[in-house]
Amino acid sequence: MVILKLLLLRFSQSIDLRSFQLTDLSRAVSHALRHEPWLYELELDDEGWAPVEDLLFALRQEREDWNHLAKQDLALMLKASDKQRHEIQGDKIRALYGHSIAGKLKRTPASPPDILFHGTNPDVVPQIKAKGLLPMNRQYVHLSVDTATAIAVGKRKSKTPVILHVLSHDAATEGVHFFKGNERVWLADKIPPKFIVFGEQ
Ligand code: HQG
Repeated sequence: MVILKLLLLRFSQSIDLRSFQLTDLSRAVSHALRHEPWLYELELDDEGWAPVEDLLFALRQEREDWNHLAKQDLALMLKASDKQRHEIQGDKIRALYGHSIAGKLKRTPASPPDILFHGTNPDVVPQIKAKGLLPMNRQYVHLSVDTATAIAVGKRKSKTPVILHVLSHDAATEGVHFFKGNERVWLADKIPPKFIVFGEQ
């Protein structure tokens, strides 16, 4: 019985360790593909793609336990992730959203759902009321397809986030560009206040 318990403990520890390492890996990949590719000697093409081998080469130098990192580790990272942040196609990889690098990536505008959501800190609502939703440090404003996702996004900024409703269909009709990030995330140009429903705050 004791041996069984010890085995179970070791097994759960190794699972924790693995998912922890995959989170680290995902953070590093996001950093490389969204924010500072030059630190990894990566060159992104105009759609944000980088060669998988070049990324692996750079990551292998980062940490001893990544010395033998292989493409299947990246595939495992994608599979284990709570969000679809990156995609691999053949020998290329890219981040689907979140970019802060200068020079906007080539994206095809798409028709958004009628309403999208944005979870944020109540403290910034007065600024958003005055200026609208701005991309701030990223290339685009990030919006969620449902309130649950928006709450999770907003909780990164505040324990008690507010959820703004964006009249995305109306905004698109009046010329605001929208782009699909993944199944839950949409990207948009600046959203003027008249397309935002603030509710009671
Ligand atoms: C706020 C994560 C003042 C905006 C998430 C937000 C998302 C304003 C903050 C993705 C403003 C920017 C992006 C204005 C907007 N005045 N503040 N006029 N307009 N803001 O982190 O949307 O886990 O750049 O409300 O899940 O929070 O990394 O954007 O609070 O999908 O994959 O400025 O990042 O994905 O914050 O998050 P962020 P975000 P990952």
